[in-house]
Amino acid sequence: MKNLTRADVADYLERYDHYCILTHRRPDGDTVGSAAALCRLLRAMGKTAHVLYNPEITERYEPLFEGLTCKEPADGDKIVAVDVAEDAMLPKAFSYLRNSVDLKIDHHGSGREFAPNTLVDPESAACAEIIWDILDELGVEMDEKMAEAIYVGTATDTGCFRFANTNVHTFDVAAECAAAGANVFAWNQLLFETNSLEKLRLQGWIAENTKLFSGGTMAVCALPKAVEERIGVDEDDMGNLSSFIRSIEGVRLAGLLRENENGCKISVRAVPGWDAAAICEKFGGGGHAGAAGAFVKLPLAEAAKALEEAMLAWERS
Ligand SMILES: [Mn+2]
Repeated sequence: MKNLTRADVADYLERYDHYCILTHRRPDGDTVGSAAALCRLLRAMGKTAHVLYNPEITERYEPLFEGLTCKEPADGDKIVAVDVAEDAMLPKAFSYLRNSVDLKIDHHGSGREFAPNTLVDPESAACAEIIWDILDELGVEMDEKMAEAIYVGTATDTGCFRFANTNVHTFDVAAECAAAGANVFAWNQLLFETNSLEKLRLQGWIAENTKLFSGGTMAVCALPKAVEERIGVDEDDMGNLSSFIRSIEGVRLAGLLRENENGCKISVRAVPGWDAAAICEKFGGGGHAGAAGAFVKLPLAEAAKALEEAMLAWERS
């Protein structure tokens, strides 16, 4: 299928009048920021636009959706998905819309097609950067709320401009957001400089229980559900804990396994030259070279062993 350009998407958005925007499951700052910014952009163009309320949203990102959400799409709405690599990434609550998405805007290189109109740009560190490009293409002036949303998306997916995906365009977009009034300091404090005590306690547990191997270049931590429950962490605390493991000196490839009722969720982080997506694809998952995820239907200890073997096999290949 032909990959749309920014100009194609700008034409598309001008063509129709009613929109409903979808975010992915376990929504992060990029999917929420992209959806909020796109919704505000469409409203600035005089269109009717809503973000479909995602029941999985956490308190941290909820303010970005204020005044934008709807409970279900209206008849005739064009359905747009942002930062959603494949239909399986849609929240369960949206599964009835799987075949209704008409436009997908995304930056995951390893996604699957599920919309007749698609713009995927793996060169963009954040989907929010693509939303900014489209806004620029349309000549719409960014207001403070759009700037805030785009900044949150961009900062989230680059780990506050530290990850390898960060590029000149990322900084350009962030500078535009700051110029348009985004409260950069407040968001940075909230997103990167504030931890719940529970999260810090869990990091302590992870530091004690992470296995290093392959000469200390690889690390895996298998986190039992019982530990999460005992420490009392919530979903918001669980964000980016695999990056925490990756931050151990010498570690190039890091994996975190979380146990749930049906199996284990795997998240992998890698430095440039190492491929997190290649590891996760072996388990039917995907993502970016630097950050990827998968799900396996195995008990925790077996899943940890399988992940370790997959990491070692990747290194040999
Ligand atoms: Mn993203």
